[in-house]
Amino acid sequence: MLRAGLIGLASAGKTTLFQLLTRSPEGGVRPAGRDDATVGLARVPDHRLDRLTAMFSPRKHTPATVTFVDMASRHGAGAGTLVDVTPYRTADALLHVVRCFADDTVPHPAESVDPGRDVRTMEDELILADLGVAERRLERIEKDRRKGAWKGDTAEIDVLRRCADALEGGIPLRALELDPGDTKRLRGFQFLSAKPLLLVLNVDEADAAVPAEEALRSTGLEAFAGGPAVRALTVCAKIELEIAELEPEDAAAFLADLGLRESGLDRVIRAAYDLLGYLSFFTTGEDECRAWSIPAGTVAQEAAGEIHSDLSRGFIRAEVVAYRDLVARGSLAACRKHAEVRLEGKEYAVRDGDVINVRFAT
Ligand SMILES: Nc1nc2c(ncn2[C@@H]2O[C@H](COP(=O)(O)OP(=O)(O)OP(=O)(O)O)[C@@H](O)[C@H]2O)c(=O)[nH]1
Ligand SMILES: [Mg+2]
Repeated sequence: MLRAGLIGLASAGKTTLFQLLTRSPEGGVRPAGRDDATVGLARVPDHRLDRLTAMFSPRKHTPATVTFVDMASRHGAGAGTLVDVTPYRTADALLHVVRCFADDTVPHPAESVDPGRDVRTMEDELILADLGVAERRLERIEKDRRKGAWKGDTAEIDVLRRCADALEGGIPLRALELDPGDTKRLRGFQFLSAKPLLLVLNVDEADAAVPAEEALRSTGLEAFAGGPAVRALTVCAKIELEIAELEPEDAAAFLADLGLRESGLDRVIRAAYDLLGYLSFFTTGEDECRAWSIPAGTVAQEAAGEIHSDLSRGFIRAEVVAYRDLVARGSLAACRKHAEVRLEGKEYAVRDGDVINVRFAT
């Protein structure tokens, strides 16, 4: 399941956005032993699941979910930045909420609205945290080597040096081009600046529908437009949260008034999926219709493991039909008749919209 951490300076609107995203009954759980970070689930809106639910009339239907982690930033003098980076280490992506809105009643930790400066402040914080991790590891290796106690792979040293050099130069690790081996070598370090980044520009109500590229340009952040592993979008978190509390028809009308066709939740989730290359597949049945999200390239056996570890362990074959074919034919039986239900093996790369039935033996 996709897990994203909300970062940003104090009062940038992280908690407001978090509330907008996680307005589900399950939302807002505090993880055990950590009273400063809040974890919540967002339901991934997907009209295809609604359509499948209408077709199968299951007892329940379950959307895919994304986990968001929110934490307060430091307030007070010289502050604004993250209290603790630990809750973000396990995230798949970071959502950086950037204050762009003007509001005298909401103090800014640096006393002025300057998105370009704030983004750099946060980037530097991620870079510094990662540099500390890389340097400590290199020192440790060096020490062990001198004692003759190091039996590792010199490729690890090489890639860590490369990282440390980039970080010292102020370059986030997401900008490095790494081969798969190096990517794997670095995985365990959970580098923050290596994580895909979604810049959420929290704008004034009047700018709610301004395209992200334009907002990036007008805030001096054009360097981020189209950068590696970076996406941006604009949202007016406060007004969208108010709208999200309305009845759906009213909400749609208010969104349209702002010039928006989709809710903030829809836009954020779509941007996050796009950034991470996630896709959704479905399982159907009388009992439950359910959407699952996985990174693109996930093979059938791994996808089965998302559903249950037994399905992965005892995987025999996956029966797969494309959502589009299923909807066009109206039933699985009709798809079978037209040979549109395929039998795929373990290594089949699951596609967006696949409706899957895993055959397995325990
Ligand atoms: N005008 C305006 N105010 C906003 C917007 N988004 C958030 N706010 C307000 O800004 C204040 C701070 O928002 P929060 O969501 O609490 O900010 P935060 O990033 O969680 O702050 P910390 O947790 O303290 O780091 C609140 O009073 C919000 O109502 C916005 O888009 N426009
Ligand atoms: Mg907060």
